Order: sequence, then structure tokens, then C-alpha cells
Amino acid sequence: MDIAGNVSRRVFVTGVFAAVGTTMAPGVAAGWARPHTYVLRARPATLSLGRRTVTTWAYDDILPGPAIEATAGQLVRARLVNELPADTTVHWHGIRIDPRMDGAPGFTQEPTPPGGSFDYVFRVPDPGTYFYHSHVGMQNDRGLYGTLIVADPREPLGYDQEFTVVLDDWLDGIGGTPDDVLRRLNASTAHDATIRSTVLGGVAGELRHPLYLVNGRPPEAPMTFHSRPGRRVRFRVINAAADTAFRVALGGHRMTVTHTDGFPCRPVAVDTFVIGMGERYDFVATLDAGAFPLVATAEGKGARAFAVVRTARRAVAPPSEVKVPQLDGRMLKYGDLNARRADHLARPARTVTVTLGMRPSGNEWTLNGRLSDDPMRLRVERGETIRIVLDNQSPMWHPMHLHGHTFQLRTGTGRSGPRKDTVNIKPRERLNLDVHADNPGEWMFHCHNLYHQEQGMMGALGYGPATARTASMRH
Ligand SMILES: [Cu+2]
Repeated sequence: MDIAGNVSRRVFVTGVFAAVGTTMAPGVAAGWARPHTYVLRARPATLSLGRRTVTTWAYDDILPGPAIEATAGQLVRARLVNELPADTTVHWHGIRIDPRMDGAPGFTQEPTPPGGSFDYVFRVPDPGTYFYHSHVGMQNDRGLYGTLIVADPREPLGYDQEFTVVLDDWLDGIGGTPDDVLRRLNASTAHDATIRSTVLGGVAGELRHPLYLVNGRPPEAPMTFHSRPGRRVRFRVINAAADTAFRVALGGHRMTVTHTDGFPCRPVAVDTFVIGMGERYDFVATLDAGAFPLVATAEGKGARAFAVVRTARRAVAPPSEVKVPQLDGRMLKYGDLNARRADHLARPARTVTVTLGMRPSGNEWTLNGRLSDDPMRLRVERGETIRIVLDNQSPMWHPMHLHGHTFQLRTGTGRSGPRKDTVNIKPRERLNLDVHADNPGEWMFHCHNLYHQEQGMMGALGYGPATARTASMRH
């Protein structure tokens, strides 16, 4: 996804309307009119990350994996070919999807075994910024993720160009694997209190990673996004990390946040925002002339991911450690965000509480006191709207992600709140999430800190009574 991978807005618009107006005329605006058929080969790969060469698992030997693009309402076909020595799945994060295609092992499908393949075929109902990743164990903390961008055939947002920015924390192949780290964490009761963030309300993560990446590139070999002065550019920012929230800023620029987890919101001008694992934000910025740092500091971890936005060929690129005052400027808050009126959910008819906890072991995380081997299940009936009160009684923040739905985060009286599928909750915080039950199935509701997920913080939201099948599949 370098210069050639980032289509200009003009080409993009032509492609979208060509695809809608005709029946996918081949050859028109290559990339968008192409049939939406993909093959994802999950397999061991050797990748260059700046000075380092690592062995990992990835899709098609690239990081991020193949960029998947579609237009709202279209069908996407993606064949997973498992060339790994382990079971795997693909989860389409944030998509209001057919449950059989959700890639949730033990919930709605069996994982694909080594040597097997699985055809994911699903409609993408809503435009927005999404990503896909393995949902088996710690595989998402290896290289098994990629972007999924769904265009709006009636895009109301005016802009000239767009870039996708995927953030990641990386350790695989550098002194061990994510599974090695999980075993180490499982053997310890302590947390690294030196990893601290006021914004996240205390301990910010489980560990420091050797590398932080933008689109698979470390700061020493940064990605360059090429544009022109005066262009209004849409940045689609995705946090694909396992254990790192990032504080994002574009040096020398203010950013106008336009989308939360794919959904439009009323525009908010800020200098910086914090993005948790699984969250996405879109922002637009009108670019000055020069070469500017796009930074994402690993919150509480004293390091950063880094890329360059360049609009002038001769401008000197900023060093990766350049000071970026915007990082300490006006920061986005959830209370600033409001969905469009058309996306407001009805008032909920009833309320359920989900308490987030930590057992005395320090390495088991619970939902309503339960671990994933005997999970909490929130029962809903089709057509109802419920309020989930998240109550974080644990000593750490968690990015909670609901599959198959987006909820509306109710931020206070007089505000409608944003539509989201992943929400960060700090210790001792309570949040109200309204969910409209419009997609029957058995859905994961879990922490997107992968270590916490594997240490028990996984529950379910299911329609109607639990069946023997859903109960047995989870064991
Ligand atoms: Cu968590």
C-alpha cells in the first residue's frame, strides 16, 4: 500500500459510480471495479521490518495483508487457505455480518484446520473503515491482519485523497512469539506499573514491544504518504495492536474527526486522539506544503510508531523522534462525539450490567465474574434495544468489542453519543452502550487486549435461549 495503492479521490469516485451504475465494468478504475474476490493465504512468512528480519505468520507474505475494498451493499468473497501448522479463522471486525461468516471459533464456526480452506462470502451493509484478523488465540498479534475499506456510493464527505493507516505493536520473531509472552504473563501475578497513562486511568498495557509499526513499517524505515499542498485528505486510522493504545497526531496540522469505528459523526476539530485496540477513527486534514510527521505514541510506553506525510518533494523529512506539540494539544473525548441523527438508536427498553473484573491471580479477567471457559451470556430477543451498563471494577482499562453489531455510546444528557463497536473503559468507570438486536446469532463480546482475551475476558451476546450446540461449541 504505497503510492500506487492509494487511489486519488477522483479515480475513486469514478470507480464507485461505475460499479454502481453498471454491473462491475472490468477495467474501469482498476482496484474498485474489480470483482470483490480475494484469496488470503495464511502461512509462515519472513518479513523485513526495518533493520530486522522476522519470521512470523501473515496473509500472502505481506504486512498488513491484502487490502480488501468494496462498496456498501456489495458481496465480498474471500477464500481463506490455511497453510499454517495450526487452526485459524478470519474475523471481519466491525462488519454487521452473517454470523456463519464471523470467524468466531467456538461460537458460529469451527476453525479451519491446517491444509483446509474456507470461503467467506458476505454482504457489507455499511460503509466505513474496518479490518480483518485471525480470531484464534494470539494469532492476531502475529502478522495475521489486513484492512477492509467499504466505500459509500453516496459519500457525503468531500475530500481529494485518502490514506489508510494501520497501527501495530510488534514482538513476534524478536525474542519469542506472542504465545511465549502469554505463558510468561500467565506465570506472573504482577503488572508493570511503569507503563502508565493518565488518559487510560493507570496501567496502560501488559508489556513494552520492541517495535511499533505504521502499515508494517517501523520508525527507522517509515512509510511515506505522498500528497500535494492544499489537498483535503482523509486518513483512516486502525489500531490492530494487541496491547497498545496509541496517541495520534499529524505534526503542524489540526485534524477533523469524521468517523468512529466506521460510522459518520458530527465533525470535531482536535489536535490529537487516543485509539484503543480494535477502534478506528477517520479524520480529514488540509495539508500544508512540506514533509510532516504522522506520529502514534504507544500510550505509557515511551516509544512511537511513525510515518511521513509529504507534499513537497524537496522538503527535509522530519526525524522519527521529532517533537510534535499537537500530542499535548486538545485531545478528543468520547463526550465530543455524536452520531448523525439517522444513525441514532431507539431508547432501550431494559438494562443489563456487565461488570469487568480481575481475579486475585492478577492474570484472569472476568465478565460478571466468569471466565471464557464458562462464559457470561447476555440474552437478547430479535428487535429489542437494550442498554448494557459496563462497570469496570478491574484495575486496568479495556477496549471492549461487540461482534455483529454497533452500539451507541450514551455519553450524557443532551448528547446522542457516537456509534461504535469497540469502546475503551477506564478503571472505576461506567459506560452506557445501547444495542439494537437486529442480527440474530451467537456473538462474541470481549476485551480486544489479546492477552486479556486469552486470560478469560470473553463473553457472549446471544439471541433467545442458549442451545446445546452453542454451549457445546464453546468447550
Ligand atoms: Cu482488557
